[in-house]
Amino acid sequence: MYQKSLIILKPDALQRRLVGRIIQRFENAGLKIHAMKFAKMSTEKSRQHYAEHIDRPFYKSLENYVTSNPIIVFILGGNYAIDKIRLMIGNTMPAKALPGTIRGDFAHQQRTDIPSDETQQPLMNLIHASASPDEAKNEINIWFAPNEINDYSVVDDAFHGS
Ligand code: FUP
Repeated sequence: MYQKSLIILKPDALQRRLVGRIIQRFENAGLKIHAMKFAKMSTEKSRQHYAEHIDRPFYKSLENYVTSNPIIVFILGGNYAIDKIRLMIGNTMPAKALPGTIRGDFAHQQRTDIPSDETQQPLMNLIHASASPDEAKNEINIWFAPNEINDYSVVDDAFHGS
């Protein structure tokens, strides 16, 4: 089943020059880029994107983190892409993310063993990816207008279907 997922490379991904290496993993996995933008997240967008977390104790530190510096937002598509990408990014808490995952490989050293709501330190985990089809639909609407999303063929479509 072909699915689209909304991905955000958070400020630490850009500040640590990890953009190329992260996107390379998605291309290697056979996922297709349908839209992409470089942006700075406004507090308004953060409140929309993280609406379910607004009342959580960690929300303010999360908002400060994601609005602090530029981000890259994009849509990836592929067969069962939503679950596949969640597996590729790993556990929310990088210290618990498996080796081989993006968070496990690139963010393990961050001090994320301490719950961020106690320290008010942001939980810097490099990347966001939609967790379910409903979430993906909602997040794609938040970040992209329909005319910014492109469907097109890539070299392996003939083998895998699009
Ligand atoms: P994920 O879907 O893996 O990004 O995780 P969640 O939707 O549960 O959380 C969204 C963001 O809130 C995380 F990326 C980091 C932040 N967060 C905290 O700062 N502290 C927490 O205890 C849980 C989440």
